[in-house]
Amino acid sequence: MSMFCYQCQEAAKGTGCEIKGVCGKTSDVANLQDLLLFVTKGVAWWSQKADEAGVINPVAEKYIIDSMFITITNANFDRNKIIAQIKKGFEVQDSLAEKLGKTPENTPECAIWRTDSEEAMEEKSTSVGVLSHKNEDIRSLKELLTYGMKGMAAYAEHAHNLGYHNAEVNAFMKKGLVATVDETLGVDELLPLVLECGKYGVEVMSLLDKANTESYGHPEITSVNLGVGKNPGILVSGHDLKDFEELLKQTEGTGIDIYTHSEMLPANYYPAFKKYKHFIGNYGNSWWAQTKEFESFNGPVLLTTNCLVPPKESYKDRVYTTGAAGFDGCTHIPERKDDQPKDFSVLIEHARKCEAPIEIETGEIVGGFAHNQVMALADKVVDAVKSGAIKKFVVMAGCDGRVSSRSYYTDFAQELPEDSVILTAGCAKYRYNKLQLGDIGGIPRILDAGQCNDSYSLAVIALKLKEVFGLDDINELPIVYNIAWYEQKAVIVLLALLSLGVKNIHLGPTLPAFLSPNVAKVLVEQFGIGSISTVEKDMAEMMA
Ligand code: FSO
Ligand code: SF4
Repeated sequence: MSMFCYQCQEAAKGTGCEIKGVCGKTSDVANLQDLLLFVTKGVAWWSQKADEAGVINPVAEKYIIDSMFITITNANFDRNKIIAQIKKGFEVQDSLAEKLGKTPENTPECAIWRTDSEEAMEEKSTSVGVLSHKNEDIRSLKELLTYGMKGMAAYAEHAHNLGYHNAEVNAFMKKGLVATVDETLGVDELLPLVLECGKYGVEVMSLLDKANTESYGHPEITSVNLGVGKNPGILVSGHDLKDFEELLKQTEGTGIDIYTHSEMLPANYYPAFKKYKHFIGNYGNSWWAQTKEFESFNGPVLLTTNCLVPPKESYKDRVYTTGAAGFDGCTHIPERKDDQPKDFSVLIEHARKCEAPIEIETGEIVGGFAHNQVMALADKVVDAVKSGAIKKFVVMAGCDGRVSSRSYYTDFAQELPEDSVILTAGCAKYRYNKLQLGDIGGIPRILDAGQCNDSYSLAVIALKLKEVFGLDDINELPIVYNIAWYEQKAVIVLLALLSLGVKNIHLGPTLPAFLSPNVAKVLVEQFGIGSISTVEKDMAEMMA
């Protein structure tokens, strides 16, 4: 075994990647990511001590968010970037230690271990990963907590980029990270921490919702163009709306068009972006289709976050990364400095030399059903439920993945009775968002709230409907949950839903490899979490 990672749904053999990641992560990068997490835990430990001593340390908090995001599935494959971030972690730790004076006796190893040598880093990296927790249930809970916090960090980072922060979320991340190196904690202490993680998951998604909507307006019903124009284009993927806005501004009047890919599709729904005439629409499908679609796009592609698939040589020179994303040999657009926007001029120059995209689809898809828009239709929705025209809402949010068994979600959407409505968010929607499912009295049968973080919108909609119908329990609503997961943002979305009291969530296409049988049992007993089986069986159960 040259590495061990089981953080995503595509973990090899359903247990874990041991030689190379199915995602394309090499063993040295996987191990160095483990070491980065180890050093980040040390930063969290020092930062907590600084908080106790009243020493303000925003640099440490930002470092924690950045580092956690870098280790998320399909974000960063760049060995040199990870090594640089590890070294930066030593500096952050040292500066906090210096401010605090003496190193306490009980300081954990992650807060004192140092080296300048890459060989020493590589050696250490093989002993600080997932398998360093020997007890299977402790390991499972600590990793579940860690993955929830990785998702939390991603959403905190997007909010941060728009100038929004939540001190309690940052404090929880430190507490959670420090807990993962506390050998005295058992199942009884770790389980409540995992559930608390869900509570802060709701907080961080609410923060990001506020950041996005106050910056760019509330998403509204939008027909998104799937075709292409005649100009060269830049394709934007990932989740960061600030990057998207800055690129739109810098390309205005240049004769270069802008398109969204995968999780950037919901940018089409925001009023602030609609005024840009050169913002043409969405090109392509889910993240994993990029190996074909980046090829036919012809122009440069900007990855603002995951999901990045290791690029083929044929288009690698057109792939640019920024923020947490990174890949050896791809140009990385540096961070903002002194409140100045990022400089995307290199992409713009590159686009000028490219052909226009090859058209792969035509027509339109409709989206923009975040909480504000759905609530604007509340009377219509409530009437449809009361009259029996809508019998069930089916939450099919989450993420998409490569495995062929995910055709289950296409089949499930297709087989749903005509009096049901799908509520979706995240890239999971690409399994069915181009099906012609029609509408119910003018309400489309697929309501797309936006990105995976906009699953928060679905929770807000559920809570508001509960209020409108005068129910005591969110589980009394005619809503069922059939959620697809892939990476760690889906973990925080799941924990957030649990913390809101949602029960009986079906999770697929497989349950996480990082749930030990005992931890899975607790989730089944306390929250009714279940896996998926066949479309027929699940349909019968969920529609009952
Ligand atoms: Fe998808 Fe990737 Fe948004 Fe994830 S593009 S899989 S859960 O990064 O974040 O839904
Ligand atoms: Fe394997 Fe997923 Fe980890 Fe990649 S992120 S190494 S595919 S478990």
